[in-house]
Amino acid sequence: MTDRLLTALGAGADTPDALTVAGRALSREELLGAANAVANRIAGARSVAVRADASPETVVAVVGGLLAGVPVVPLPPDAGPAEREHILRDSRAELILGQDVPLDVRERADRSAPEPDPGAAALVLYTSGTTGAPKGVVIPRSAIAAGLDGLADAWQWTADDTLVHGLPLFHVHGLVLGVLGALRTGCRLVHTGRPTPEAYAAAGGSLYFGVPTVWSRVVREPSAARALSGARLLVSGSAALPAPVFRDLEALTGQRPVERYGMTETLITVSTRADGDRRQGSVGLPLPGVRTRLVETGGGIGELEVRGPTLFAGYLGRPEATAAAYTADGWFRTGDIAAVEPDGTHRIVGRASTDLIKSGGYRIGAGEVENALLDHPAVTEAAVVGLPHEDLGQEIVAYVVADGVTEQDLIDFVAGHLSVHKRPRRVRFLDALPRNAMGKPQKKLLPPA
Ligand code: MLC
Ligand code: AMP
Repeated sequence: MTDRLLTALGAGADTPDALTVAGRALSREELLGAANAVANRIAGARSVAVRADASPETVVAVVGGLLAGVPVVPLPPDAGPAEREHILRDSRAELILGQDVPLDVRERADRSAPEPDPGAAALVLYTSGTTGAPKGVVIPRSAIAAGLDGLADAWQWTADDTLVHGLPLFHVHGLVLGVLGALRTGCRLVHTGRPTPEAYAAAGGSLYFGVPTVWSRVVREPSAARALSGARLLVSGSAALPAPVFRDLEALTGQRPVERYGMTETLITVSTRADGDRRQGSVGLPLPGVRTRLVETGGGIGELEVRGPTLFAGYLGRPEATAAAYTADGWFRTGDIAAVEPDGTHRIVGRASTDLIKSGGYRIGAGEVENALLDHPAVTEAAVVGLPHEDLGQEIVAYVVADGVTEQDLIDFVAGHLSVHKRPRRVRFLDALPRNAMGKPQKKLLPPA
């Protein structure tokens, strides 16, 4: 008998508000009944997509897919036509839940089917590389189980917790940790719809998740921050937590946040432990079963490589890209630059490529935004960079050669074509992009924005 991935579904104590998503509550029994109905309808499908807005329906859809052993492809709800069509075409999702298959949280069905194989794909999450369109990261059930068990161990995360967050349900942070984590540990979940300081303060949780932008907004509202003093653990991840935000969180809540590090391809691999030394700038130790190594480039820093049970199964339909992501001896190249202290704790100090931008915790490929801009008839050249930004970590800035179009036109074009969070926040118009003798654009030579 295979261990169940969602251990707490249909087992353990239940409450009418075991899960609240954007103000709507469900018991675990209700979730199971509704998800069974979805699973019965989609059993045997190759894969299914769902418009992953912050709603109980999204949770029902994802759990339905997991129960049926059908990989789920979450679509960003604000994805424009180009991004949506790419994901649907690339993933070859057969059905869109909520569109081709009804999603009704009031439905109840039984289902008796064996637990799918642990090696089977659970999710296909689309994430950006430096160039080209996003790739589908195939995440096996076993990686999710191992990753969540490792985090439960590191954070002393149990059924007694109430987890609070308001992160998007189409990425690892909000969906795998923030929803499946609650369904594996059996803790209550309050998804606040949006990750605002006021909503976090009102939720009364014991365990809070946020990207650094969320924590930086929390500390700018001291009364909201103080309301989190009673929480057991505040966790930050998806991008580096700025030192002043760490300091202000400690001053306002009386506790230091815990930082953890991961990627869509690897899930969370390194974390500070709840009972460990919560040092600013440190992401702690590898999770159980994870190994890390540095390919040193001098000065005690280098590219971080990882291996272990939380890794993805490959990029969907892209064996070359998958192979290129690994070293010859089987380690995954993260592309992040790190340092490892003598006590084994890790610090993330940067990224090898400046063409992967992290803005508000979202990973955005410069190439993807450049291609979107070049699809606009008025644009003849485009170079996109991520510049330091107090609130977002990095902000997307586009340099273009274009005629007869305004900055706002181009911002709206990208927001409507790809998705809202991929839009440049600023656009600068140039007569020509700086290029080297080979004609290759030189982003280092771009003028200040
Ligand atoms: C603004 N809007 C526009 C627009 N300009 N809409 C269309 N066109 C335009 N030109 C509107 C939108 O409609 C939307 O409105 C609103 O602006 C969104 O605002 P925003 O400024 O883009 O959002 P912001 O407030 O800046 O978002 C901050 C944030 C968000 C922190 C809430 O960045 C976020 O949720 N980040 C989380 C990312 C994440 O989960 N990453 C994890 C990746 S996994 P409206 O009305 O709809 O609000 C990973 C692994 C790991 O990294 O380690 O975890
Ligand atoms: P994504 O693919 O969206 O999952 O983004 C993964 C990337 O987020 C990693 O490669 C890192 O660059 C970054 N990241 C995640 N967590 C942290 C962290 N705690 N500190 C710094 N960077 C992080």
